Amino acid sequence: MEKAVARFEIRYTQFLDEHGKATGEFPDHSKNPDELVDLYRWMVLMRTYDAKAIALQRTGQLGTYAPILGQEAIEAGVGSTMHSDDVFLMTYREQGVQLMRGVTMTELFLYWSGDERGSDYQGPRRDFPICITIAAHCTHAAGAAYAIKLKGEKRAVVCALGDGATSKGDFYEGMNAAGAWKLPVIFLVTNNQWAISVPRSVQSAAETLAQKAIAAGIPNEQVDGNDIVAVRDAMKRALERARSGEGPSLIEALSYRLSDHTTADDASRYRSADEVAEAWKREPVLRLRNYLSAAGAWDRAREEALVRECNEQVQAAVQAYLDTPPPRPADMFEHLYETLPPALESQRLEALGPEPEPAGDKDTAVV
Ligand SMILES: Cc1ncc(C[n+]2csc(CCOP(=O)(O)OP(=O)(O)O)c2C)c(N)n1
Repeated sequence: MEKAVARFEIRYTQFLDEHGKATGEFPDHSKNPDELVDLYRWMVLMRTYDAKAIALQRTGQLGTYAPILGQEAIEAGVGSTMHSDDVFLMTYREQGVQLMRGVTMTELFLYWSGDERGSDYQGPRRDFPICITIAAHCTHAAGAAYAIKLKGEKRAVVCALGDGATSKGDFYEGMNAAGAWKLPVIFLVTNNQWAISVPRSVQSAAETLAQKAIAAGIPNEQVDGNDIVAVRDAMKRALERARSGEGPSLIEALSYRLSDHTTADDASRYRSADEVAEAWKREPVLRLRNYLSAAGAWDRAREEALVRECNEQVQAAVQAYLDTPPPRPADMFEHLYETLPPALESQRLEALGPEPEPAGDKDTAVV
């Protein structure tokens, strides 16, 4: 005897097409265009911040930076649906979500200048710091969600990662624990088609990344990640599931990394200008603006005022960053080990001398 013992299908959702036209009826949370205006404002602020960060790096005023260009709808969708007491674990390309959760642009600039005070943000105290180690935070996310479950709290954990990160063992381990223990965690996979120079097509033989959740027993779906309404809809449902004790979810949000991987990369060496030009036609910010304009909720005057406001806000953050006194040299030895290993202890002695450096020696400019 032979029979099928499991079947699955992957659902894909889009509400707003690439021209900014509704593909059908919007869900209740997005029916009023005025409510989408606030999200549009966030997306423009993210883009302004991102462009300034690159300009700072190019002029030697910031370290290596990872642009978020093209992923604004995912970031605004995640940032606007999480509650402040939820926990967010991120990689380096979720700075828009961080901004919406209360991390300041000045703190982000500090982070990207190599200053650890940029990770000690004053806003969402329970969010984790940026995780550069690909997928390592998936197991941390499962752990944080387990703690929330043990305490019986109605909070959720969101773990954001990229398409390349879904090839790592930590991702599968985190998902397996989350599925087995029904943990309140959402794995939000931003599929921006490229893991540095490795295209999605050679990263995995799986037809979708969403289906990777099936082996872990986790509900999953795919959304158009350049459609803010689709991202919000999937996030709201997944967050509700997590908070009400129904367990984890995985969302694969399809998007495209419009910029270089980082400012240390040159994407034109491995992908064609035609591919990037095609991707620009689907980008999320213009798409939402087209929708809002057609709905009468946005116009040129409001756009010009917003651009001015965003530039002023970003410029003020840049100034605050440039005015921040540098960290103490001792700081680089203080945050990793309780007791320094001998090799680092000798480096500390060499850099600082036998006595710990007194606090307050901060009179040199950052740049
Ligand atoms: C464990 C580990 N291996 C390798 C790297 C080097 N690395 C940095 S980014 C990256 C690609 C990540 O691609 P993806 O997960 O798709 O995220 P994206 O950069 O596209 O946002 C790699 C391999 C790393 N940071 N950590």
